[in-house]
Amino acid sequence: MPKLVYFPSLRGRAEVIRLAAAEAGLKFEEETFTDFPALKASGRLPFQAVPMWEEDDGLKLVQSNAILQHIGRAHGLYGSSPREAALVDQALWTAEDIRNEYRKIQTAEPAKRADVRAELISKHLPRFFSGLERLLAAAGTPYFAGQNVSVGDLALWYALELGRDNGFGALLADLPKLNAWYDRVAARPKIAEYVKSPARHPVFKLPA
Ligand SMILES: N[C@@H](CCC(=O)N[C@@H](CS)C(=O)NCC(=O)O)C(=O)O
Repeated sequence: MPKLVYFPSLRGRAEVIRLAAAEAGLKFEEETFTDFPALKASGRLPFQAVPMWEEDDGLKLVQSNAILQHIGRAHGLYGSSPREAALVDQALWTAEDIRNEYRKIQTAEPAKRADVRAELISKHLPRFFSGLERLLAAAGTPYFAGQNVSVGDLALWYALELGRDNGFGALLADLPKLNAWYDRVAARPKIAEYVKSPARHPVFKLPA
């Protein structure tokens, strides 16, 4: 069984991997640690960072997006043509950009956090969210890379869920295609089952 090495009780960068595994029906075990410095010192992590994904054939993979892409390719969640795969990548990198916007709140000095949050609300997040609305409208497809859900949808879905959980939900209010897409992903049976599972780790709250 594959193994996901990550912090205990944290959604973090592992969460999209958990969502992809859920959608793929892929069983895996979680290895958590209590002593991160010791894990880093062990030399097991190429870049002293997690998540890491290990498979029985000896594959050891770091970089959350590489892990996600690997699961996507292996389980039919990566589009059905090079063109669709490119759209999956576009979605993945947009999710990364959105996460980087949230991260600005984490990395800001505490006294500047309110200003950073205000600028995200007035400027940066609307740019991404309205852009996603336009992409869906132009494509006319149920998902960002065509007729079928992909790891790109799952990464974006988690980025938006994180936004809703952290007080940015109002920015999505007037974006009907994006809202419908969000609900479509959430209603996928395996995603819905995972999301309501008691095993899911708690919501991640950005610092106020
Ligand atoms: N680009 C990497 C970033 C990995 C990363 O920075 N992971 C964090 C935890 S989410 C980490 O392990 N940081 C090292 C540390 O906290 O010392 C990825 O997407 O996997």
